[in-house]
Amino acid sequence: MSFKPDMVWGAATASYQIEGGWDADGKGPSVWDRMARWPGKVKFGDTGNVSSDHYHRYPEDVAIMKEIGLQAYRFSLSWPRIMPEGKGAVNQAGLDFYSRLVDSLLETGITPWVTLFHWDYPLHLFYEGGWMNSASPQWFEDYTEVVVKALGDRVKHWITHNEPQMFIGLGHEVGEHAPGMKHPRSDLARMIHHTLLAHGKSCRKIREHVDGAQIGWATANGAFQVADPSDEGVVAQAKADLFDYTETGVMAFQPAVWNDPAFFGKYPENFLRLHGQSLPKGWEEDMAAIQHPLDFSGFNTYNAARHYFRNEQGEVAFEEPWHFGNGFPRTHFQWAITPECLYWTAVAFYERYQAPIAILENGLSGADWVHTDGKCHDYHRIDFLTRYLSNLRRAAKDGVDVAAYFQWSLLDNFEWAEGYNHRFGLVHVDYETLKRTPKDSAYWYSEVIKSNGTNF
Ligand code: GCO
Repeated sequence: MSFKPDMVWGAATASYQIEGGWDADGKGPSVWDRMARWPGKVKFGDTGNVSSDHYHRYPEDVAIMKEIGLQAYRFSLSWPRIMPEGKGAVNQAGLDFYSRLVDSLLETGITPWVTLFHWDYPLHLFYEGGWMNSASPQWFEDYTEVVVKALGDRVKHWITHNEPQMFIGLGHEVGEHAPGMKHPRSDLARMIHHTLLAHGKSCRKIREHVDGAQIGWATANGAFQVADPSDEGVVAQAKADLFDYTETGVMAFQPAVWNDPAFFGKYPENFLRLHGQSLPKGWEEDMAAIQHPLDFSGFNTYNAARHYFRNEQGEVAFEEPWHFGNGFPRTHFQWAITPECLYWTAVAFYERYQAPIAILENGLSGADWVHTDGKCHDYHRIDFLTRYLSNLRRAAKDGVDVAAYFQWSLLDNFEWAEGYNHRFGLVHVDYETLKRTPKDSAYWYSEVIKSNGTNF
């Protein structure tokens, strides 16, 4: 028993990271367009103005997907491309772009998985207070309605938010991502609530308009790994910590703050005790609207946030792999390579939320280049994926319902505050000429798909 026969193999991207065409055909500005012009905020002053130019080159990109043999393609919609001010007027040219993309995917036999929001928030709505505004859930619901009415006849797989932990945590708490704010915790609690309510309302709109919809969302999940998997006490503590709320660290990063309300309609007790008074008035009545049965539990996993072990005193303890020294293997991003986190994340999330697991992002940042033979040899990525996917396969063997795996990313792209400094793609992009070169890992991934994950 390995991956189930109808396991879905895909690759993922996000609008601002690949599209370019930042002001093409009536698109409005997003908070990332603003961030990219803010001196010192993005490495090397890079912007997403052109990026991989997918907006103009999508036919070539779909042809590459076909060559790789992708079964599904996860991409996001740029909200201000569709609604330039985030609400009100609709930009038909923007909708048409996505409609053409969906058609060409379907003609090619690739299933579209659409993310409604992957961080390029309409700038006009930010000026109206963004996620602080109590109207923000309604804005997202209205945007969802415009989209599902246009694409819902052909798109069945929907993802509401991508990593709310990050766009609230990095965007509004740490300030490193757009819109670059640093709010106090009382504001963050309010924004978390509005973001959750937007998710719930959006889910209902999708159900209303899309026959046979499959709905989920993509939370960030670093999860954990353990030194000795047979030590049940350590494993139990690691799981309990994952789903608890503590005041340490970045408030919005904590998985249970997001997933417990979405799946159970309840905030973690510690969160309520500490921040209940900061939630918007009448929040209790929103909880039923926030909870919605999701068809899959989607998350993005790159590395373990914690490594658990038993210390010399016999107590359960953890270290953050971020601080591992002594030449511990790392990606170009300096993220520790901790493949077992994929196993433990899948196990822990499946146990708690009981929904089929969809890994919506997993991949490696490299410093890849095209070699003298004209090919891009990225053996490090093949090795990385072999290790991570072996752990996912082990989770499937142990009874976790693993429904889908999406490799991040299809193309090299704009890596947010890091600009073009990291290459995550299965396909190399030369940012001068925009030439695409599938990397060795793309050919390897083809074999993974063909063999349903039995070739390694
Ligand atoms: C995220 C985003 C992606 C990133 C990727 C690599 O997880 O931060 O969803 O847009 O590019 O994860 O950092």
